[in-house]
Amino acid sequence: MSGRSEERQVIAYLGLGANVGDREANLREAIALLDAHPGIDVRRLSSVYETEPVGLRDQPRFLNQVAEVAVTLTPEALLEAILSIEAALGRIRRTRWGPRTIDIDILLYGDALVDRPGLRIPHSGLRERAFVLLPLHELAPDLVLPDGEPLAALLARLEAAGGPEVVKWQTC
Ligand code: GSY
Repeated sequence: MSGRSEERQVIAYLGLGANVGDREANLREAIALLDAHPGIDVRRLSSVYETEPVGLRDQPRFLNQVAEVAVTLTPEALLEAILSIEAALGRIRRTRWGPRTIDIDILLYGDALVDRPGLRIPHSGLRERAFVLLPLHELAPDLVLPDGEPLAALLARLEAAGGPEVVKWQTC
């Protein structure tokens, strides 16, 4: 198997985060490497947001961004490509919730529901993480999740509940 699915293009959304080193450069390089992959076409980028860390609180603030990509890869092949890009950018998985040069998560892959060890789509943190929902909503305000829940409703609920700070850092 080549990992390609007959060149059918699927729109996927990727969440990117960095809180070590030159955070902006890490995001930029990750996006360039994604776009250089023959099975990934980076279509649109959200603004960059500076966000308070979630999970392990005692670590530097993150820069987060969401990319809309058109892919000809299966979800598994997309994950494989992402893992090799993370490795190329020097990511070492030391602590589960700890600092990282780059983190790339598959948030959505078309309407697909995937639940396998190491790969869950929609991403398990999508519903409760403002650092994902805000940039995703900026790109796709009318998006409806595969279970029928509108993204805007999730975001409104999260905003009403308050939570860690998410501030626009750079407009794309
Ligand atoms: O899941 C992505 C890595 N990550 C982040 C992140 O990207 N942004 C913020 N604000 N907190 C985070 N905690 C983890 S783990």
